[in-house]
Amino acid sequence: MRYLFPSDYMADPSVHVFNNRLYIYPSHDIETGAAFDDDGGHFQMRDYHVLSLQGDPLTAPVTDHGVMLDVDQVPWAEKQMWDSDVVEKDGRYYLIFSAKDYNGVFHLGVAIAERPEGPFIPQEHPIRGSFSIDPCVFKDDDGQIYCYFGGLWGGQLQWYQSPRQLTKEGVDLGPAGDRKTQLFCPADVPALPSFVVRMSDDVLQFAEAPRSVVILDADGQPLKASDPHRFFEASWMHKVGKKYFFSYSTGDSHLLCLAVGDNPYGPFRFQCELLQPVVGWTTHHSIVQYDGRWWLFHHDCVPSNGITHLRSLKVKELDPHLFD
Ligand code: FUB
Repeated sequence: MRYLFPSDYMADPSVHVFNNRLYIYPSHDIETGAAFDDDGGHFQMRDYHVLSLQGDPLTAPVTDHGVMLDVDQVPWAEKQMWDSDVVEKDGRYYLIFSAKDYNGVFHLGVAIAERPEGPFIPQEHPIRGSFSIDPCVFKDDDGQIYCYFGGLWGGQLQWYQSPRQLTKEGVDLGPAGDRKTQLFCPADVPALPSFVVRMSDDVLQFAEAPRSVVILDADGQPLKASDPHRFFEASWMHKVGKKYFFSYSTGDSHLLCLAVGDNPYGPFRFQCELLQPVVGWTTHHSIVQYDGRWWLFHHDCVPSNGITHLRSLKVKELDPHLFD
């Protein structure tokens, strides 16, 4: 295990290998004095940095490439630059990020760069019909790109389990019903799912309507809302051979979990707990293979003495048999 970047608070690492270098795309935690609340109002991040390293992730020096995108550059975003991810297509790099618009609604935006370290130039508008947080962009072996996303409570995923009111331009006017309806659902109903969607060829829009990501228990039934292994936030997808591994955070039960499927849409069968609760409320990660070894990048709040919105990046090696 190693703390990767002790000189600043960063979280939610999305990690990829580009040109034989590991690139880390984290959220950049800051102290603004905003009060703690159940909607994550204390996470007031404003910009993103890119970090990278080459060699053994436990020892190699980490380069900070500086700010690659600031909220003031994004015309549609007001605040809360939360988790992001990057995918490469035809030599260009597409950052998909979550932020709140001027109505307090989370959307996903796209910004494009010629190099993995940026700078990233944002699109003027968010992705049409996008909502909630925590995008993970996954390129399958056939070149199709999928975006997994969603997060409960402050991530607003519970708003989208009933029809939305959208204008013809795709501007989201909010849920048709009561925003809290699904938040307090009975424990024996199926858990609220996250979403997956195939991206358009130019990686700027959704190519289809988002589909629910269903996680099944050992009996083949969807996990219940009361199950400590049900989805909360922090989707991650990686593929080994023909198996699709969907991993995620369980939020208020504070676990990272692994599920497996045979196609990018699922359903995914629950496999195991990947990580026990860390210090801090949130837990969020990515899984990557680099130089033949498997790595879990994640965060905790040990260096900030448990301050939940000041998180630090960590890396640890994973047992490759997890993905047999
Ligand atoms: O960083 C803000 C939020 O905290 C992320 O979007 C969640 O996944 C949680 O880590």
